[in-house]
Amino acid sequence: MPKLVHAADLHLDSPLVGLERYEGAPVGELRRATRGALDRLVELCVNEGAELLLIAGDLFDGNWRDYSTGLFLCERMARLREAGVRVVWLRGNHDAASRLRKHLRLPENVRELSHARPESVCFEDLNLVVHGQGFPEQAVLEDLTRRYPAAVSGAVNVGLLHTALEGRPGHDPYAPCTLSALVDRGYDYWALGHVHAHEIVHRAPFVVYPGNLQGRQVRESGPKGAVVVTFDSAKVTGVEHRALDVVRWAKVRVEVGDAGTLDDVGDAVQRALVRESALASERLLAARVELVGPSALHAALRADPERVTQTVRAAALDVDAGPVWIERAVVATRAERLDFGDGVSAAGPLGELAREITALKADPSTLATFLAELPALAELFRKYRPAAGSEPVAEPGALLEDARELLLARLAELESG
Ligand SMILES: [Mn+2]
Repeated sequence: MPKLVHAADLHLDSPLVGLERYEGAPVGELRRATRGALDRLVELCVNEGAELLLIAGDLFDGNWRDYSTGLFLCERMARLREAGVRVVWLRGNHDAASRLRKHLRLPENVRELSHARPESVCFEDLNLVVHGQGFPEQAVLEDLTRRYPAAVSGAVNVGLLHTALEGRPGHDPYAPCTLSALVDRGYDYWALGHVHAHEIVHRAPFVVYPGNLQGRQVRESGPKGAVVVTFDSAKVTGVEHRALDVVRWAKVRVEVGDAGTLDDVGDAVQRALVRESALASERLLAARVELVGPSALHAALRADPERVTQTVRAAALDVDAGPVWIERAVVATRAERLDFGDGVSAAGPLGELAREITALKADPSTLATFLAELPALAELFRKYRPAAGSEPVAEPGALLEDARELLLARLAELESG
């Protein structure tokens, strides 16, 4: 069965500004990663015997710093030509026509769709048509699909589009359109770009984001790559995501509740990194480590971030599954929960508060007068924290428990510095 490969958001030669800030960052390796991932994409197309490679925008990160970016692409596209792979691409917000001032002619197997109007390319040998329009300028705020042509009946129809759909968190709302409009268009496959996380938004017909080809920061963590689409002369028969990244970004949360010493924390971090590194299968793992959970070490960890960072780095050196670079170590622990009994017998404000709350629990009428004040408080709360205003009001007992936990934990934190 014939195959096509759908990729987007390659951001080739993305400069990754700000990496120098990080001590010991493998800057060269990180900067070369977008090229390495393109190499793996080409390899995938050749090995799978793909007929077609579709690139749904943001092939380039912006205007090229020099011509080496364009030459690198020309060379890889020529390799695809030798393997008989045809390429269709269009521009997104990053490589919009108005932003890219340098230009090189790409090999003849590569076809760019117009950024002035929707265009269709028919591959008669495959009985497949690709429709699409690129971005003339960065901020396209109209729905480009309104002018996309009707489906060609009897053929497999693919829509190529750079879009945020109805809006995706963390992504500019460019070329907005509704999912139902795409579904109703009568195409078999919508090859989308712009959103950097892989997502099969809809099946029958398929509406798919492949995600970006290579993560560039910790927000873009997990496997990154492209989608292999199989089709016959009438329909799309399968969709499969393939990891093609050469550097794997990861947020690694490490529970340190059981750790009694900083060495124990190092052990827990080492174990977590061994697991994560195995998932990255020999790629460079770029990890942000977050220490989480209630911990007896909370105050100590917070007091000496430098020691925490070096402890985490030392743990990363002890991982032999693959290379690990620690982007950052974050202390997100909290103080351990206090035993209520201890609170009551404690001296100072902690004990006083605990005793007050115990007394309140045993005195329903006083509690009732407090609760009578709650609607007014809730109103104030809504005024200053509108987003939280819709939270359901718990029953009095649970409310009192929450208040006790919160206040005692805060006080204990203050007392322990
Ligand atoms: Mn984009």
